[in-house]
Formats: sequence, structure tokens, C-alpha cells
Amino acid sequence: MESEVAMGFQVLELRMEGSLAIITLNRPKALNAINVTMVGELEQAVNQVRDDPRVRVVVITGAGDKAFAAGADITEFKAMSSIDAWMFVQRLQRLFLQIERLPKPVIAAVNGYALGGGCELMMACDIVYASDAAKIGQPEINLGIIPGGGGTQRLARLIGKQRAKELVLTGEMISAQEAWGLGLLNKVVPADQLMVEVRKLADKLAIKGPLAVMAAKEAIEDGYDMALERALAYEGKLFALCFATEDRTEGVNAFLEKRPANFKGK
Ligand code: DAK
Repeated sequence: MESEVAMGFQVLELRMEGSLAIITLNRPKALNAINVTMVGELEQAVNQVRDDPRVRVVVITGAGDKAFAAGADITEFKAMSSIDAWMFVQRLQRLFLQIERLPKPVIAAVNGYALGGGCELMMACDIVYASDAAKIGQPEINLGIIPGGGGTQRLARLIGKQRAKELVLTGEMISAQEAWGLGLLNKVVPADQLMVEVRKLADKLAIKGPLAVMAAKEAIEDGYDMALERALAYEGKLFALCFATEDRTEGVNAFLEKRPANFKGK
């Protein structure tokens, strides 16, 4: 398949392969630590894939075979004032929220260490596949700080308060297998199969109706923190909205005519 690399990025790569956009964090010598430049480029890449109608699925991964991202760049913390940290934290949280709320599925392909901000980025993605060599953790406590990109919040929502406290308070890393057992990962695969499996998943997602995918993701995200009765009413409205789409007509007709559906996102 033809692929095209977007221009203008220094510390990440944005590659388009048909309906798939692959964002690769690209500072392998620093284990893809997330510096301010990378935050800016991630913001740009996320806007680009959101607005590009060709893109149906987004993958985020790390360059090299050691790390997805070993956290925020610790060298930038040295001179950071409390106010700088407050500004930085808001920017990073906004970015992770944008990824979580992207109206397209985002798969994290965790190819190695996912620590601190790397683990937080992973948790903002919709589906997480990891290499069996990956190591996951929130080691901020060892630096005398706490997670600031959602590590105390998304982690507790994903795996429960007690398990989140153990990870955040000890700062210890766990294996991919352990993380899977806690419900942090969807699938663990041999390292050399990671992108093969991720592409298989992306191919499955790319042929679904993009409007239904968007509505389903929104229903789960928005409904998650609502009381059940309101959440069900919200789901019902999005369900009804799907009936206004050409994709619904196509999906139902395709089933009745015993052929694959060709969804257009209309
Ligand atoms: N930052 C900068 N450089 C890093 C780095 C990091 N997080 N992690 C690794 N590196 C660099 C190392 O310094 C080393 O550089 P050179 O010495 O070669 O110049 C190179 O990457 C290779 O690392 P090692 O030599 O250490 O490799 P090892 O295999 O021996 O060890 C390791 C791998 C992952 C166990 C180790 O590198 C490590 O412990 N790294 C630090 C992990 C960590 O503590 N991560 C959490 C960072 S704190 C916020 C949102 C989020 C955050 C903060 C604020 N706001 C919204 C405000 C997040 C905070 C964090 O993530």
C-alpha cells in the first residue's frame, strides 16, 4: 500500500497509509521522552488526522524497539517553576483529552516502556495492544512529584482505586502480562507481531461506518461518568441519530442483500 509521510515534524513521524494514520513518537535515543516540542507536534498531528476525511483509524506508537514513551522529558523539569508546570500540565491534559475525544478510533501500539506521561498517553487511547516486552508504570513518585497527565485519574477509573494506588505510590513498573491482567491492555503479542496485529485491528475498524464509530465512542466516553439513567437516554439519542445516516440504509440493505456494506460516512 502507498504510504506518505507528512512534512514538518522533528520529533514525531506522521505516516498516512490509505485510511490509516500512524503517529510515531520519534526520539528513540531518549526513549521517546515527551518534550515540549513533541507536545506541540502531537497537537498538530492530532488536528491533522481529525480534519483529514481520508483517515478512519489512528495508531500511536514509539520509534525503535525499547520504548513507546519513557515519560515526559525529565531534563525539562529541572528549570520548571510551579507556574510553568501548571501551564505544561494543562496543555498536556488538553492534548490527551483531544486524543481521547478524537472522533476516530485511536490504537496505542505499545512497543516498549510506557512510563509516566507515556502510560498516560497510552490510557488516553481507545484500544491498547502491547508487545510482550513492554513495561508499564507511573514512576513519578521517584522524582518527588505525582502523575500530572491523568495518571491518578484515568488509571483509577481503568483498574480501580487500590490497584492504581499501588502503582502510583510504589512507582514500580509492571510487565505487559501483569498490565493485561489488570485490564490496562487489550492484547499482548510477541514484539515482532505487534504492528501486524495492530494493522489487522485497524483494518477491521476502518471498514465500519465512521459516523457509527464516532457515535459509539462518544456514547461510551460521555456516558461513562453519567448516572445510568441519563447515560441510557444519551445512548438512545445517539442511536436515533444513526438512523438519519445513509450509512444506516447501506448497512441494513447490505445485510438483507447478503453482501458487505460499503460505508461512506454520510
Ligand atoms: N526523560 C528524559 N530522558 C530520558 C527519559 C525521560 N523520561 N527516560 C529515559 N531517558 C534517556 C536517558 O537519560 C538516557 O539518555 P542518555 O544518558 O543516553 O543521554 C536514554 O534515554 C536511555 O535511557 P537509559 O540509559 O536510562 O536506559 P535504560 O534501559 O538503562 O533504562 C528506563 C530505561 C526507562 C528504566 C530509564 O530510562 C528510566 O527510568 N527513565 C525514566 C522514567 C521515568 O521516570 N519516567 C517518568 C518521567 S515523569 C504533566 C504530565 C505528565 C507528566 C508530567 C507533567 N503535566 C500535564 C504537567 C509526566 C511526568 C513523567 O512522565
